[in-house]
Amino acid sequence: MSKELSAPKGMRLHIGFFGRRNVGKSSLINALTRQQTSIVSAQPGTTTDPVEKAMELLPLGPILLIDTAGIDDDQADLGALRIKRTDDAISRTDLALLVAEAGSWGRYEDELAERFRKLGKPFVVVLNKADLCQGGDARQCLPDAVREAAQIVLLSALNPEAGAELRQALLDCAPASFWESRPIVSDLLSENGTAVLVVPIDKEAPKGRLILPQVQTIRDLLDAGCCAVVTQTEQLAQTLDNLKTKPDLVITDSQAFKRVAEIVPADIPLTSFSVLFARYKGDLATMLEGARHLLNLDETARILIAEACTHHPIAEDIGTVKIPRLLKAKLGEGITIEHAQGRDFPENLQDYDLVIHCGGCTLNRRGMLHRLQACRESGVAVTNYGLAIAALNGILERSVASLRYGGAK
Ligand SMILES: Nc1nc2c(ncn2[C@@H]2O[C@H](COP(=O)(O)OP(=O)(O)OP(=O)(O)O)[C@@H](O)[C@H]2O)c(=O)[nH]1
Ligand code: SF4
Ligand SMILES: [Mg+2]
Repeated sequence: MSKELSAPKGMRLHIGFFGRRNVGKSSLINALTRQQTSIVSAQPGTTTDPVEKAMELLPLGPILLIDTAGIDDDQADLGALRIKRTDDAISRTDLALLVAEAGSWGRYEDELAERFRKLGKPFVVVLNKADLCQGGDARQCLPDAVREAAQIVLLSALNPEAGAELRQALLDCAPASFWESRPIVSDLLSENGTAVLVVPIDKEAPKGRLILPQVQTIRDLLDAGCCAVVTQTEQLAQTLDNLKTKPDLVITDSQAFKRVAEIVPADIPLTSFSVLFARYKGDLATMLEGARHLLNLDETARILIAEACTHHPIAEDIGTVKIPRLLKAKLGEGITIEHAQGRDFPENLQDYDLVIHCGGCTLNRRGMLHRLQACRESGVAVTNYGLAIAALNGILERSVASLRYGGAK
């Protein structure tokens, strides 16, 4: 697998290209990637569905470029659908490029700039087709608020230098949070400390490999000079006995939490991969609140179980079998459970009492935070699989006791 495709999608900086039809969004992507990533034509409305392209933008690292349909698409129903897809792309975007034709800034551009500003999205204004612009500096025609809020690049996608100019603008404007690598767990350990990872190899474990959160956790520990001891539930007691000193932390797969909590002595901090990823990717404080709220629900509850990807459920699937079983045992058989998968995260959340979300390993942090925000705006509590399982097994407080948590962490 080539290097540029090897970074998981959720870890890439998502860069979206937005603007009216025919302004040159696709041409700019092609200039940046130096290949025909997106179809270009003089016909307005050429790009219909979002087109994604993963690449390595050194020294920034892995990025995902998202080309979108023009926001001024006026074809009744079809146009509305395309605009909805572009809205979804905005929500996944870490850094937006607002593309306009040099010299023709107008209402659509104002609206986009205002939306980025409201959402707190960093954006770059790209004034394209500079070659067609007669006299004067097109930058001067922009509203003051836009000139103050964003870096402005004037270029022509047809110019051989366009790719390099755009690349520099992206490097200048990438959000600081993307440059800082956030620790998954190593900040919770003492210097050169030890964590024991409990990784059950059962029929749900993929053949011949570990899953992404496990691999990322091990890498984070190794990067920080810590020691990662990997074991399974059956060997855990023996593994702890073999260590000369107590580990700083035991991290377990959520599904084995109950059994592992019985084995690990009370004076050794214990948590799960899901809890760590709630902190790393989303907002642990909000998800913890959601898990506590779950314990106050009763048989009248309506719960949404949401997964960020679509995958074929296996016999003992966590989202469709295990969690519903635990929920019914705790709250009663009469509860209503609904499911959402992939990008189909419902807009009308206010009728639910709780959203239980998967770990969201295919979402970037912004995508996950966007979903949490949607829940918050609808007044619906939200938690994740790991915290919900911990709550339903009566070990929620122990699983978070060792963590310094907070929205921004
Ligand atoms: N003169 C000139 N033409 C350009 C420039 N950039 C793009 N074009 C032309 O503008 C037309 C539209 O370009 P696209 O890249 O398809 O524009 P788009 O914004 O992706 O358009 P939609 O997909 O329809 O929304 C094509 O004919 C391009 O060759 C430029 O800098 N100068
Ligand atoms: S269901 Fe969620 S956590 Fe599981 S693989 Fe898909 S995105 Fe990742
Ligand atoms: Mg296009």
